Amino acid sequence: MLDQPILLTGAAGKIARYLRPRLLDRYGQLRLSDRENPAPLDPREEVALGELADFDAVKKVATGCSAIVHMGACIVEESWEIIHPSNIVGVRNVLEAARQTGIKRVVLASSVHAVGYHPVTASLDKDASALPDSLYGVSKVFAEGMACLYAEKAGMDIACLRIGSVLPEPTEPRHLSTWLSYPDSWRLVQACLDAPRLGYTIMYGCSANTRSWWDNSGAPHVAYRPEDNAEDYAAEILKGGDLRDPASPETRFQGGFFCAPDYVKW
Ligand code: 15L
Repeated sequence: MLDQPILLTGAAGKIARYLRPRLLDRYGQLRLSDRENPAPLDPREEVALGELADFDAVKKVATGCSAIVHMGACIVEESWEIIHPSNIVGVRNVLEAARQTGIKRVVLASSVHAVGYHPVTASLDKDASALPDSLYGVSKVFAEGMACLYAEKAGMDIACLRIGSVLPEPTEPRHLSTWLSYPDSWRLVQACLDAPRLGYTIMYGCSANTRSWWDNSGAPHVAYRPEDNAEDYAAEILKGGDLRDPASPETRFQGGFFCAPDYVKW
């Protein structure tokens, strides 16, 4: 249990809703932020509605918190006019508010789409180069760059989670590599909050998938032990064969349909 609440941004989102009761049970209190009302609330949750692009509002909601789990963002491709305030200005505001209010630890949602143009034949570790597949992916590269800056210059502990596909269960061939079960998403966030020291840490957000493309061995200081495996669903998913066009960008690259030529909002 912590004396001060953890701030959870994007609290109305699907991952945050799964995390909330678990964070409460483990750490005691939460402060929630979102632009949408994240009701229903637990008595141990307090809420502040607002925009991530409003620095004063973000600083106000961060004040007095012990750590931040930053899930608030656009989570698909959007126009620059939408990505910029929520994912670019927003992540800067969260990290700068943390620095100004003395919050040392931030766990932030990055995405596979920061590295989406790596081929599916590649195995990626923490040092994989940025190859964003969308404006959304570019915003996550920016988030990781800012996390590095704040960790190195301000001495903060920041984990960037390159989250794959969070779903109740995998439903298509790509998910056999990218699936992150909800229980494993909690194990991952908890491991990052509990790690003695993060510095600047990159973690891939995937379950223990037999066909995973991602390697977290570069972060031995984070005791993330996923328990689910998309392979349990492989026979069902592949029963009619893998019908994807092997030559299409959606099949060749790790970002999947984000890599389609027309999946961009210039
Ligand atoms: C993401 O980052 C998205 O937020 C999510 O909607 C999925 O598309 C996921 O990646 C994925 O690549 O499956």
